[in-house]
Amino acid sequence: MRALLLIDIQNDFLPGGALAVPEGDAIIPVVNRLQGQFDLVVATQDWHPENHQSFASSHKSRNTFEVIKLQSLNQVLWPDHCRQGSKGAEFSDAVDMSRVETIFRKGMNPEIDSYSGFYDNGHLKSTGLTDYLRGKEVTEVYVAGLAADFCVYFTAKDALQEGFSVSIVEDATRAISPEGFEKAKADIESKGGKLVQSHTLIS
Ligand code: VGL
Ligand code: ZN
Repeated sequence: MRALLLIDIQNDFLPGGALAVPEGDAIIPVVNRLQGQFDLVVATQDWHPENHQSFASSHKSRNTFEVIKLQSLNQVLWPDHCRQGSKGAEFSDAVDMSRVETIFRKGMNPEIDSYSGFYDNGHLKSTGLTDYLRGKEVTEVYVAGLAADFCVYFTAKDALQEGFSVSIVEDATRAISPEGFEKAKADIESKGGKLVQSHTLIS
């Protein structure tokens, strides 16, 4: 079985949002076209409580995009984004959610960030996504969404580690930093993952 993972296609990551990814909205028609090609479609939703430690605003005299140590991990300090219940945390109205079977939320623990749909950044707690996919006999995972160099990358990396065959759909993602995505792609390919274009998937 083949699953499409739609990562964090939320208003805050789209133009006008608190942590807008350049051209993030360009992926929406692509993900909408793609969904029909998959046995299963699952979404993730970044879902932070107030005072999440990944927010620059949670730290005294720190600027956004500064990097600090949090639980001995490097942590980029983000603008406040995807606050639970906010408009910014909602999926874009333009994304077709009709085939999305389940939504895995992440980033609820205020003490640690959670880029991947599978685990927090310290790999301390699982979201249950691996078991969910295995329960549906998924062996191949395709990753799309935002942002390419953070949540898409970390999700793809964990999916590889969990033993799935993994592809990132390159034209169905956009990065915060293009250089960051170049490094991420090289790392995914070195671990056996693939980068594919959506037209190769649409029959
Ligand atoms: C993300 C930064 C902070 C993402 C989430 O979805 O890529 N990036 N939280
Ligand atoms: Zn976040």
